[in-house]
Amino acid sequence: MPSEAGFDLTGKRVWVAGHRGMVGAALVRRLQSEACEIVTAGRDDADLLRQDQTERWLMKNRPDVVIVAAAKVGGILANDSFPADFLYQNLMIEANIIEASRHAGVGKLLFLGSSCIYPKFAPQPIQENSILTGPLEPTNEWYAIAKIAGIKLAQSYRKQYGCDYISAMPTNLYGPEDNFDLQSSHVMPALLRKAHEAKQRGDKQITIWGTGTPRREFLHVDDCADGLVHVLKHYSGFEHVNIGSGEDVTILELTEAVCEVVGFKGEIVKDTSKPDGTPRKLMSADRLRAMGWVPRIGLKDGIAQTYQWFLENRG
Ligand code: GFB
Repeated sequence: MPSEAGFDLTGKRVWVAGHRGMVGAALVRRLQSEACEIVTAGRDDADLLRQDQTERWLMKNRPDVVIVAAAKVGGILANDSFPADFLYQNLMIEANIIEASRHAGVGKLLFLGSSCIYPKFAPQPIQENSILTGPLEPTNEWYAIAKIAGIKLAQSYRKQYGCDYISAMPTNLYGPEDNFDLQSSHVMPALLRKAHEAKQRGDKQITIWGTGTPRREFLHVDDCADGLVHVLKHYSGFEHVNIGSGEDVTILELTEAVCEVVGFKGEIVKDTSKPDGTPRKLMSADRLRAMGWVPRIGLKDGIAQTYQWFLENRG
């Protein structure tokens, strides 16, 4: 059962592992309004795939709190094309950080997973206890297995060593600092870029992958960071916590919303040779809501804000 922890961040040294990624960068922005000291490690300081380097960095820097936002991430095609990278790198990063954190006496650790840890056909909205109740979605089972292992690591260190290590499972995220590469990105940045470039070229259509019927739940990364800090401060328990918006849309509906924001008025064509992935993964937001947290950024506003960021930084 979840418990109210009341963990105080005041004066704590907080290491955001993976601060250059979309989630890590949002966490750094969010933690700036807390009275804590944020510490980060560049790739030259510590290669998190290397156990010795990770341990050396942690023993030297001795954070009080660790947030594991470092991960090998990507969209459906990247996950399906590079299974070894997604499984190996994520296993190594999380195992290295969690074990070294124990040695360095880290008091609190928050491990980040993903909604793809749940079975492909889990009952919706997906409760936290659906984990390991059925087969995974094949396109991302490698990433999912690594993230499930990360949850189990946090649980096992709590059980065996009494460490206050917890896990949170964010839904599909989007926002500033996202990856806009069309081969490796998630759907939101891909659609923003496709619609933007099609409008610029005066194209009559854009092509989306799959049938457009899968449903996905989207959360702006700044809301995610806020939810994660809330969990860090208010939760201590064995089970992980879902971080979502509580609402989902079809990929076609998302495409229409993106096209409206971008101002692209052409046709939407479906490339059904590309995979759909899991048909739906709407997570239950009940546990997080019971802790008093709600998201603030609606989907339409979030898309517009992300498009603005794209124009200023990648356009
Ligand atoms: O965001 P996405 O790549 O990942 O794709 P998943 C979501 C849906 O959008 C799929 C469709 O049904 C895609 O086929 N889609 C349509 C597109 N057009 C596009 C496009 O141009 N690019 C992309 N990327 N998708 C990932 C997992 O699954 O979600 C990860 O592979 C992780 O492990 C992440 O869990 C959050 O939602 O299918």
